[in-house]
Amino acid sequence: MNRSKSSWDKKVHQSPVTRMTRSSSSQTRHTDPAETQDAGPGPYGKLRRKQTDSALAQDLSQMSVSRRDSLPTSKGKMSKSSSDPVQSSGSRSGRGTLSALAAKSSSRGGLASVARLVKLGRCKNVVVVAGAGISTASGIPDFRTPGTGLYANLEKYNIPYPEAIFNIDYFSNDPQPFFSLAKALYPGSHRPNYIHYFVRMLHLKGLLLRMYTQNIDGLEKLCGVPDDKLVEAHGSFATAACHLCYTAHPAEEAKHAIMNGNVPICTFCAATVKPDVVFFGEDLPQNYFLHTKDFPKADLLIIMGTSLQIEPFASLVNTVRSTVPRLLLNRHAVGPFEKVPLRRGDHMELGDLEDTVRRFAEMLGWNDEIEELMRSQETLSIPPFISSPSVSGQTSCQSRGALEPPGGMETFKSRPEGQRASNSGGEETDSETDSKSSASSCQSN
Ligand code: CNA
Repeated sequence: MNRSKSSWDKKVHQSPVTRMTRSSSSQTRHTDPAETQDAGPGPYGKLRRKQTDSALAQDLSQMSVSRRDSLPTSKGKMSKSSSDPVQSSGSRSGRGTLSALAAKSSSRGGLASVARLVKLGRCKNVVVVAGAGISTASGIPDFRTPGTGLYANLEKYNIPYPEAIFNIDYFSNDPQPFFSLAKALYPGSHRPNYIHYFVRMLHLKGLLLRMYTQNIDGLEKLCGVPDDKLVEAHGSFATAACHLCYTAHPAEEAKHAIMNGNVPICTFCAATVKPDVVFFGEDLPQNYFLHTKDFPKADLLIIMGTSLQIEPFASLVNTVRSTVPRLLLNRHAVGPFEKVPLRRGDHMELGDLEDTVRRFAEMLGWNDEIEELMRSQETLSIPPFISSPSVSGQTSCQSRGALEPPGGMETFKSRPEGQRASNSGGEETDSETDSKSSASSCQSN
């Protein structure tokens, strides 16, 4: 993974395919995302041509909103100019209108419409965009849910503002706040839940083009989503490197040091080693750039459990073709789904994600298979920590076997270390290549 100091807020002035870093939209996005939807270059780099006459458009010509439970209590007031992401996630102007609209249109059945499209075979290239909300059912707190989210519980880390914990300069000065948090986030003590297995089932049905996750908990891999179907856009704990000279460091050693309250030290320059979780201002992994191919190709976008506050990831959802249905499954409206009226073909189902996904699976007739998959997975011995790509590859292999859809997997080319920094064309990192090699050798079994 390459790192440099750069900011996504320069996106309008530079080609986004040459450099992309993670940044909080609260730091960079000063306008309502609803206003900017489809208006800027986004991560794909250019305005998109409208296609208004597809068959999908006829099927999904109406937006829909439905909800199962009450909107979150988090809708504290905030002004648009507020830069507090904790508050901003829950209260945009228009939410009240949307709430009324949601109540009014709850019978329109967006979930059912999309399920029908899938059953009709109209969705063969599904892209899933996910965030921390898919893992709360596994017991991992998200960032921004008031009360339970990590940002609401950071007093103990003694940091000036929540995002400091993922600020590389802050880390450079004092790694302890992040290491304290890392102890809680390290993969090992949490298991994938129904939502993860739903994504796996999408793959098993041969429908998953790619899953883009912001999560760093490794649960997608653990449940068996193959490496080449997964983009961990904000990195993971599976590898580690010096935060200064980027010399690779054994992930297990880094974990051991961190879990024992020590600071892992680079053997080359003696600076602090950091798990390859992407911090604000750092480059995203190379395979993130697969989005330039995937999103234009997608015929269904499912957005789950994210507040869409982190750029450039958040803008990905605006880069599918204008006729492609987008389904938001979340507790509340986020990103372009805060706009009233919704874009044609946009659907959202508000409520508890696990409940929603379960209902969606039932509509698709997949529930029994998912339950069975979960049961069979539970009987397998899964390594307590995804310490290396090869270990995660084994895990995926064990649990895939005969259910894998036949062939058709896209593979990536590896490239020399020196070329990685400048490449932006959807290639992967070396470590990702390693893990994919292990996955593909399993597939051939
Ligand atoms: P976020 O900003 O905390 O948003 C989570 C979203 O999910 C919110 O809109 C919640 O309302 C919603 N949500 C949470 N639980 C549920 C539920 N049970 N049902 C329905 N909706 C729910 O997190 P994002 O992912 O948007 O932000 C990106 C950050 C979070 C990434 O950089 C991650 O690294 C980071 N993060 C990851 C993890 C993890 O790996 N599990 C945990 C915490 C934070």
